[in-house]
Amino acid sequence: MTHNTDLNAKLFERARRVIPGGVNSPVRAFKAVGGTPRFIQRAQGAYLWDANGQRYIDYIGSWGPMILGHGHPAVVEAVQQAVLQGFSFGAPTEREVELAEEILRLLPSMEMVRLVSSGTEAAMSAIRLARGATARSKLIKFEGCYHGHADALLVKAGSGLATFGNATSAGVPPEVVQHTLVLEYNNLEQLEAAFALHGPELACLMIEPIAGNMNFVRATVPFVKRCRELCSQHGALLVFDEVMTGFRVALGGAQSVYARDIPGFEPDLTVMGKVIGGGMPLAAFGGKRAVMELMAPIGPVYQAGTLSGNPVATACGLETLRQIQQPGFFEALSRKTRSLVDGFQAAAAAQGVPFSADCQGGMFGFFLFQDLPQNYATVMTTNSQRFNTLFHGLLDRGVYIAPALYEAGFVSAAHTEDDIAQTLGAAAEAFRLL
Ligand code: KE4
Repeated sequence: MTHNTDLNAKLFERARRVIPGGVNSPVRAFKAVGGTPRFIQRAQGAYLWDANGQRYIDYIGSWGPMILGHGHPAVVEAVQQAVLQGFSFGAPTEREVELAEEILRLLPSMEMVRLVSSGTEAAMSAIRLARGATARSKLIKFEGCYHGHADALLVKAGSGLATFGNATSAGVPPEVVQHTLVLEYNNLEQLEAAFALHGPELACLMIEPIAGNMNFVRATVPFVKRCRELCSQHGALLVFDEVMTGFRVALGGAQSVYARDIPGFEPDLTVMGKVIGGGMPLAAFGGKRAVMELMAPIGPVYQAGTLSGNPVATACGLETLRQIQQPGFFEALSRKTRSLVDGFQAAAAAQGVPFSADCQGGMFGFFLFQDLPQNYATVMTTNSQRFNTLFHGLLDRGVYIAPALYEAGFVSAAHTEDDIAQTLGAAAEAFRLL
């Protein structure tokens, strides 16, 4: 079944005349998978409709925020009420306090939180805070982890362990990334060596605990445990980037999953986004009071934002966080995601396609090879042509997964068993194309 994408193509042509690449965020351009991006006209529940009125079962969910599905009535109501009271004041509101209190209740590792407008802003601010708190400049990140597009984080591994990163983007001067050390994810040997070499200079280590920017790769428990120990030993802050995993893999985020295996585990700072805004521009970073009180206006670490804690966005986020606390929410979501992943596995096996998959809560990932990868280099051995064939095979059958092999997938509370069954039917046909 091929779709008449003429209206998408026409819109794409028009968009490319006035917006670089025709998109406001690169991954949306379908550059990795080829073909015409779908211009979405509306969404409801688990579905998107494109410019041609073609319906898709949505496994991107705006890259994570739409955990309830699109247009949840209680969230729509909350946003409509908020809008009638005003769009933005540039002044404190009670609702920001309510949202902050709710976030702190759900993530007990934090005593204070600052609301901002994007994950990039939250990650960037968390690094500045870690540097301010430690009076140190250097930081560790991991290959395959994405923490937004702040200059210091657009880095790939240097030529050797001891060397610092090289910029991955034009326009980032070498001196900006000279303090960023990029290690291999899950590589204990490199971690030990990096701390042995640079421990006293390290302000922080930032990690995606379950890396959704290399599809779906878990940091092993021993690796997370060692990150925690080495950061504590050397006085560096452990920063959990939970922009994607926060309130998505579990109500308490990935940190609550790791705390099951590492008693008392807590990061020093947590970066959040996506679900906490429910689809509106809202992100946050938080940690213990002693660290957070270094933030302006009471402390020396500056950070600000015109729309930080925006009253409409906080209404959307607050109602979303309330809804995901409904009894049984994560149990049901986890079961649904597991049935999707197991179904994909079975469909691939039926066609003799090498395949592996993993999921946690409402987040999943899969790979076109037998064993789950542990790091970025392995993920990138994926045969991209085969992935692209699978992607378009699904898209042509009304199933919309991420248009890039290094992106995770998301199930919402609105996906029904029938949606999952339909998806698996499309997958059975799409795997035949490989
Ligand atoms: P934003 O600035 O895009 O709100 O958040 C940056 C960010 C930070 N940390 C993690 C773990 C993230 O996944 C992200 C953003 N995720 C990407 C998708 N992998 C957003 C999609 C896009 O870039 O268009």
